[in-house]
Amino acid sequence: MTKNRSVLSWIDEMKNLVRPERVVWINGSEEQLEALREEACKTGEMEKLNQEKLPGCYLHRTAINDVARVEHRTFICSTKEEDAGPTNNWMEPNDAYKMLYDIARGSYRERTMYVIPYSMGPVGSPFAKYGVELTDSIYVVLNMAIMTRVGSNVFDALGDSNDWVRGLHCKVDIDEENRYICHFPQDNTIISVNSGYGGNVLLGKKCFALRIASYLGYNEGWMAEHMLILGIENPKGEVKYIAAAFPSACGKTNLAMLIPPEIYKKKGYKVWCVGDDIAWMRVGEDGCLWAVNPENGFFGVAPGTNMKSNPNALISTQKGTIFTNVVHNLDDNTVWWEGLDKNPPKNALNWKGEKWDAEDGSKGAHPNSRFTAPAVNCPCISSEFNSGKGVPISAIVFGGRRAKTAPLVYQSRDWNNGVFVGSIMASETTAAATGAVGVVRRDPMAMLPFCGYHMADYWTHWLDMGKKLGDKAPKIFNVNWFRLDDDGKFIWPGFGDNLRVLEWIIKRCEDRVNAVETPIGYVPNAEDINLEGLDFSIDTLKSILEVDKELWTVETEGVTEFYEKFGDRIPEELLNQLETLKANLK
Ligand code: OXD
Ligand code: MN
Repeated sequence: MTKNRSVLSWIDEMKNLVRPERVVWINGSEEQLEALREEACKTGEMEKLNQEKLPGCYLHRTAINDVARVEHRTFICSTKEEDAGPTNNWMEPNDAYKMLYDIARGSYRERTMYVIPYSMGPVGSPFAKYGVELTDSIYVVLNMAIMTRVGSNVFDALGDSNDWVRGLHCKVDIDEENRYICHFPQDNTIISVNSGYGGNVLLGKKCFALRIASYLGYNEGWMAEHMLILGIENPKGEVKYIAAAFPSACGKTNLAMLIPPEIYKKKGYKVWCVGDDIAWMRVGEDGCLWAVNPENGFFGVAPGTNMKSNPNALISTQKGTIFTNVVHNLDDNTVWWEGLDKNPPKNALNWKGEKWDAEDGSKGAHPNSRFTAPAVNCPCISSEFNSGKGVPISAIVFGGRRAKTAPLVYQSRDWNNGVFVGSIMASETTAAATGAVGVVRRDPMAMLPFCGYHMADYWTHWLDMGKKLGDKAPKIFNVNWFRLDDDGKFIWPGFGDNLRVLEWIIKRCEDRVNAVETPIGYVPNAEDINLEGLDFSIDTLKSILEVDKELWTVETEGVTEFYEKFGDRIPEELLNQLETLKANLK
């Protein structure tokens, strides 16, 4: 399939290490994928669902000890420890290779090695980066074929270049104690052992498109971000694009596929999804920031997805989708999860494959159960989704889950202030997640678990990108959909109504609306957020636009403490920004 010497010699080396019984090259053809689906159904790795109701859909269950990303077992193996920074686990690369090779050695015995050539980004696009993943899991092959662009044309585009990412995945024994997800940024290499869970083994996603790519971007002058990309079309047919970063569990996929409120729909507004998780961004020939979604599908959390919260996501899962760790409805051979509807199936298996009865109060689907759905299934997928050129970004939006501190929306004063806003991003834990409610977790740019190098150098890179972009830089905002009232209830309706806030953001980018300056940046005049068709008083709106100086003073203390972690590597500019904020609050 390729004559590329660096590819062939690495595969040979890995073959000698893991000792597969046979090697299968994945060419991306439907015929080959269909044969693999059949094989996976024979071995029990997947189950074919009701093909009338869910054509092309399958169910998979992971091992019960293997249901989520394992941050504590994820390592950045940079040559120097200080280059991984205080927010990453680090292992010395030679030690890591030795340990991983010892685990991987002979582990493909009696198994097949699948060679997956894949592209992150449309093949041939100036944004695209190529990778080869070796795996002993058909589930991985089939998921990669949804999440990335897989096929022999990747090798054609790569030619004899050595610029590609090596990925080795070995299931081994799915042993938690020996599970490692290791990144070698200096070698463009990822090795993942003892897991079968998507986030740990679909190496194109978090491992490549964020951890390795963020480091590539740092060296090559572009950005790999944990951001959704959406386009807002106004009644004149003009589309403006927004990239937005939120920590996990803040409704990123819902925002990416937002359904406009009726009143906006009537006027002719439309929202288009370019991506729901990752954005690669470069300065274009016009000097503006352009973005592509390097992925080709959605690896979304199933629970809570329904026709009300996110119809576009639900519709995306109705064909060609792999469901992982959801409930299996045995009556009609379909799937179910908490929050899909109020009718849990009576005759069903839970995510572990055990007979399950909703009445006993236990959860049927794992809270991190997933769907892997092709992006092209999404009713609101952008016409630019496959454009190699990408889309021009007007605004960057950061956000988190804050009960009180952050207003519904504010705009940073300029790019550098926006980088500061991103660097202090935080979310409060919810009762469901930990039991400890309201604990503030800093998650700069939502990249805490995904930045492949020193976080302070990453901030420097953001500041440098601002210098390159100059006055063409997107405007930077922060949103908080999650303000709570005294009874602990959400004040802002969220979901589709978030478009009202995005509309203000676009207006600010186009200089069409004034704002009020506060110590943290610009907030809207309440009158400028369109509440038409919504039962929401302007006074309540005013209350969630307020900036409480006392709460923000406490916030600056938290930020000071957080920044101390980064020592003198932290850019001077961010320390100045923090001092300015403190002064503004006095
Ligand atoms: C994800 C995450 O799975 O951010 O996308 O955790
Ligand atoms: Mn994510």
